[in-house]
Amino acid sequence: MADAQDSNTKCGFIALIGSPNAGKSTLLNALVGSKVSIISHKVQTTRALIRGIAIEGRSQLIFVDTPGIFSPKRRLDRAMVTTAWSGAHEADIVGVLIDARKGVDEESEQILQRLGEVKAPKLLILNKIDLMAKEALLTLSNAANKTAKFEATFMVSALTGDGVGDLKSWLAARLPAGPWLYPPDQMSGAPVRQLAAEITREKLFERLHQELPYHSTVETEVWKELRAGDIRIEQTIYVERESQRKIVLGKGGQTIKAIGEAARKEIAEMAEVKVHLFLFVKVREGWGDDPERYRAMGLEFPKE
Ligand SMILES: Nc1nc2c(ncn2[C@@H]2O[C@H](COP(=O)(O)OP(=O)(O)OP(=O)(O)O)[C@@H](O)[C@H]2O)c(=O)[nH]1
Ligand SMILES: [Mg+2]
Repeated sequence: MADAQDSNTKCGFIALIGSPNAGKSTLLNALVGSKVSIISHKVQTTRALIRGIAIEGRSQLIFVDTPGIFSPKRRLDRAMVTTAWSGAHEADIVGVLIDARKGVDEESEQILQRLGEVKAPKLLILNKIDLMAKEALLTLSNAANKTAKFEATFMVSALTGDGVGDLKSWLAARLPAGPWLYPPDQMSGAPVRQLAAEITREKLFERLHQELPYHSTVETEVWKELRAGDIRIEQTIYVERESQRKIVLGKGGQTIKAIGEAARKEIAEMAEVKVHLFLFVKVREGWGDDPERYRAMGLEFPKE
């Protein structure tokens, strides 16, 4: 295997962009072979750029998961969409995902239209092919290739792994020559505190409905190693109103207990130690307009 000292190594950034729910985070995890980005069946799950790192031969592939691109309304939406495009502009290669079952809908069409502004080579990735008939995929591929210029088209299922290996090999061969930027065993670019907050946010997305997931955010406040090697983690869930706080807590605290239990299990698996997780729910009216919350999420604060 190659290492960082090897002069024949390749290394580069591959951004995955596309509409909300296209399967970018699922694909990133499949490419990395480990869960580094959270997933949900709801739209707008990913909020910031998440790096996932993989090695293939002499290449180090740094995948960049991005928030879904849609027509933004709130300040947080605008920050997410701006961040997604910045991920595309900074990458060596840009993978554009389309949910094959949805096809080129209005949201995807708008993304395809704007791809001319992105200088890096682009490839089209039709995802969720497990849900589709082959013939329809060819029609879709032709339509998308007419709207934007792609170096190649891949048809994959991020869920089953179908086509993911081919995609990875193709990317590994095309990265620019250069030294590896991460140690060979590192899979995530984010600090563990942030990963832990994301895991709890994923459980919120799974268990809360309607607008609530979009009006809440999670921050890790305390990450303390205890004497036995266990970790004590304290996290704050911010919501906007008292009524939302009540829903997050649930009847007799049932909802927060279930969220905490699911998050604790997964954080412990990730950190490979015993975890004591304490969740606090705070009302912070207008946190969506508070620069401090954006900093914690790793997002630029849009001026308006
Ligand atoms: N059937 C099927 N479902 C998939 C596939 N890839 C992703 N999904 C599902 O699609 C949903 C959205 O997946 P995510 O990976 O969170 O999508 P995303 O593009 O990161 O979404 P945002 O972060 O909201 O922009 C989840 O329910 C996934 O399980 C696939 O190849 N096949
Ligand atoms: Mg995502």
